[in-house]
Amino acid sequence: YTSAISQTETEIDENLIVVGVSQVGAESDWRIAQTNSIKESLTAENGFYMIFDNAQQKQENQIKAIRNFILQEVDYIVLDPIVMSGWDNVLQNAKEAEIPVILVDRDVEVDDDSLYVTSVVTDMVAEGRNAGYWLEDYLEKQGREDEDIQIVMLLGTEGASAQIGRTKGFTEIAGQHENWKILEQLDGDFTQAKGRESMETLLKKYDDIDVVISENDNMTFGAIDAIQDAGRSCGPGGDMIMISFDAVRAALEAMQAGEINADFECNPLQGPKLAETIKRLENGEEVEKVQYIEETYFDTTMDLETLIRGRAY
Ligand code: GYE
Repeated sequence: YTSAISQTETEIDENLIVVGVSQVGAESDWRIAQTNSIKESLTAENGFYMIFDNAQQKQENQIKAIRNFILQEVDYIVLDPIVMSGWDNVLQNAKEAEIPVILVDRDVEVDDDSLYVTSVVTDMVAEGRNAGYWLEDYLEKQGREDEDIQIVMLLGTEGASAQIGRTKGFTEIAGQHENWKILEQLDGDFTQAKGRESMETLLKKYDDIDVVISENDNMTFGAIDAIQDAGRSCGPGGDMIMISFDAVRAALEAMQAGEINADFECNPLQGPKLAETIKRLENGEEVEKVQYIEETYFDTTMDLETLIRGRAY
């Protein structure tokens, strides 16, 4: 960090807005697309000087990065919080230093809402509910609405708003169906390796899984490998329904290959909105506390060929 500090003091063009970005990690395709979007938006050309920190999926690293941003006297701190809780102290420090904090992607739970000025986030509970509604509809179309449906869930990083929200949204809808049974929820930490491992465990334990709810695409890729290695299949026509979140290009390709039934988009292209938000704050404008990014979903009834061709990530 010393080099970044001396840079901030000596070399940076005074007209640039200095932004410290504390990123979760590089755990998924989605995350890489989001990092690229932020980096492409917070450029010198657009009037920014960005200091980027990758926390390798550890909250303590994020806290350290924020402390450094405060020492460096950045103009803004952008935080993509790995988990929801545990931010009160460090965000209080930022507030005392009069550095506005902007949340991106994931949300926090703090006692005092004024610890961040605004958030550019996605509605994770809505994503989870939409997955539930889609499953309702799909089972009905198949004439299976009265059958017993056994569900397993691969959960994202424990305590992340993406995990909490998607779990909450889906289980809320599942709870409205007496015949839907959630056999088990297992952590997959949003990574391909852990998704595979957890799916292997579940396959050994249960032989009648009807539905897999996987809270991101990379865990889904790992789960598909585990399912196929076990001589089983998923997707339309397979013996398990596979529902995923993110909808990155590789997942749409897996859907086209018949391995995923439905995928609930989480839009990683958050950089432009973030840059625009900072500019508005610079102009002294009032910015809404929560700014949602628009999202959709995909399933095999759609023209996947065209959608894949147009996919930016
Ligand atoms: O779904 C996952 C990533 O916070 C929405 O984090 C994000 C999630 C995304 O690792 O792929």
